[in-house]
Amino acid sequence: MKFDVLTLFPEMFEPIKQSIIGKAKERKLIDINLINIRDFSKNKHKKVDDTPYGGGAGMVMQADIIYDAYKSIKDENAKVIYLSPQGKVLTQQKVEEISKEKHLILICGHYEGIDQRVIDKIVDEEISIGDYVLTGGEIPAMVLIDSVSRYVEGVLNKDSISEESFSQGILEYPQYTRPEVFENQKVPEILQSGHHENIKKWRRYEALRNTYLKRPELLEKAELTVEDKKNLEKIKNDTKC
Ligand code: 4G1
Repeated sequence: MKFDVLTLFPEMFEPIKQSIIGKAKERKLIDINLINIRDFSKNKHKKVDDTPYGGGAGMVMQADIIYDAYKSIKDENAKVIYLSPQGKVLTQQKVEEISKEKHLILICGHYEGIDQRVIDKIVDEEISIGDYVLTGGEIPAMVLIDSVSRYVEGVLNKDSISEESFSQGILEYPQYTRPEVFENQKVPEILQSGHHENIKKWRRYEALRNTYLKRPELLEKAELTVEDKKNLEKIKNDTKC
């Protein structure tokens, strides 16, 4: 998968370029290419923004400059995503869908955002990472790169992905490691029993309990078995008292 990122702050991506699942980079499974939008300014001061038509606070990134940066990439088949608070909020389902693309062009806004005409001309999809105010689209672009990269063929093995409870729409079970006793709290006995079948059942139950207690709204869309539904009833009863 190739990511071309159009940004005013390419330096912000150094850490993610370094860490992107080390081997995936070596094996050329993932390639992150940064395009500095400022390089396409025709202005002697390298200006990339101007005041909004109609008045109001702040600055708007200019359409022609972003369009020139986009044209420098030259791939009509790439999917163009604008990270924007006006987009649909990114979900794991969306991450999985996007991971099937070969080439993504990510546009990061700044100031009050970008001129609507360049969105209408080149953007295929607007995606948001959530409802809060940010100073730019760079962190959202990194969230997208990080989440999508895990799904790219060959980066992680398929088992570890399908085993993730989040793929089925629920939270994880609690995790424990050494030491066996921490501040008088022992690791749950079952995890040392060696009884894999029981451990699996216990973990599923705890994952359901976690979800019910912390993010009950996730259960509405979760993939639940008949056994899960029975267990949920028990969990609901147990928490009443
Ligand atoms: C109105 C949040 C404005 C922000 C309403 C999530 C946020 C890009 C995202 C803003 C941005 C809300 C995102 C806001 C983002 C132009 C540059 C837009 C920064 C900008 C809820 C500022 N996911 N925000 N406006 O934050 O780019 O992708």
